[in-house]
Amino acid sequence: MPREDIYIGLGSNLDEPAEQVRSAVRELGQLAQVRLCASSGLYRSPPMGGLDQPDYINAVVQVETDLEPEQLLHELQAIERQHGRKEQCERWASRTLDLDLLLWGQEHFDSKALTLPHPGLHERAFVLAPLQELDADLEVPGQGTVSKLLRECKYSRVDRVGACQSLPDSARLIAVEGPIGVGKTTLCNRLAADFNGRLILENYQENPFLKDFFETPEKTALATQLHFLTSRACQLQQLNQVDLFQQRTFSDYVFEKSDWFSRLSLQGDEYDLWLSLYTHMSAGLPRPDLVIYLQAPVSVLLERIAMRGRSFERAVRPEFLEALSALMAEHFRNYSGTVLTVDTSCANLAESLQDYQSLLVALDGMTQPGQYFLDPSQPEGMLGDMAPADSVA
Ligand code: A4P
Ligand code: MG
Repeated sequence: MPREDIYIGLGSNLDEPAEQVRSAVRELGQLAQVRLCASSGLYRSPPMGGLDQPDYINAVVQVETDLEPEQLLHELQAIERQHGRKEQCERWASRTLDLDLLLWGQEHFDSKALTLPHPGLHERAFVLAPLQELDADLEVPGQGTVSKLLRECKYSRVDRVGACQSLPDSARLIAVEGPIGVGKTTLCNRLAADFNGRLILENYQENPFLKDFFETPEKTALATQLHFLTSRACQLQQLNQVDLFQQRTFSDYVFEKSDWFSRLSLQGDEYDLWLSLYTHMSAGLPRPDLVIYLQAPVSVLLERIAMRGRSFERAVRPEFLEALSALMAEHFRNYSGTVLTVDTSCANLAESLQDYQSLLVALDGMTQPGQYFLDPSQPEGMLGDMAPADSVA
């Protein structure tokens, strides 16, 4: 049985440190007999001991392996050398890549080459902060939990500055879609922060008709849907004027969303009028290169809606949510672009950094166009290049 509670610390402060750490994480995942289970985000901190050196970028990964501790250490040292790490006599000298074996479960190990737990681990915020992201309750043998140690830490100036993973280069416009309450906007904000992206968020507060839409759709549906249609078209139109290659963009809707809501709330001539405008406006709008489609059963959506307390959403009926989810599921089943369908029934991308990290790992693995499916609550959550599942009931 492979050991799975092994943690490795990564650090760099030379030659594009973030890229050094990102590529080292990929290389660790490619080692024979090593499986990458989780990785933290990237953290920036000044060099320990107040030395006059560039800031460090650090991260921590959790791996599973059949190797013995010293065998794994040799593999880590080989990766350090591939990154141009020079033999150093000077302690705490700047380096392109430093890989430290931090923890081997609860075991102690002491040989000429290796000390476990890593002797500095319990007092270094640049190790504890990323470790806390992976497991705040993890015990450092003989020292206490990671969260307690981080609270007590002296060197505490550590900032999370991004994700360890990369997004597919071709994905310049990334849309997050899914039914009401599923958590699109929170995820979009988080992705834009991690990948230094531009944000396009639904302007629902500016829609004066929305407050009555779920209560009295017969009176307000056309106005509500026309308002959304023009506002979305204007936002997406503006993207034609910016250089998407310079900065990635994240949106919390796809333009087709307008049609799903209109089909469920407009009838007869009103829908026909709306549709002719929609067809006209959709021509020439940029299409997302990648869609992250979040799914959850209606019961879960209703709970999330009740918790976040937007009054107009409280009036949404379960049948409406059911019908909306079905339309979306059908759309993405027949979708011709690249889509990652994420089952969020048991996952919380907004609150659980672990669930969010599995999404990042999935995105990193989407090197080919196609249909992907992820259940972040499962250890082997990612299934590649398949038709997305039906709406989870
Ligand atoms: N070694 C023993 N135990 C271990 C272990 N658990 N993991 C031996 C890795 N190596 C271990 O390591 C020196 C020797 O330690 C090796 O021969 C190995 O067999 P090294 O990586 O060659 O040298 P080093 O990393 O320079 O060791 P040193 O001086 O302990 O440096 P540290 O402690 O790794 O600190 N500031 C910030 N903000 N962020 C940083 O990441 N890193 C350092 C380096 C300084 N300041 C920093 C950061
Ligand atoms: Mg080291």
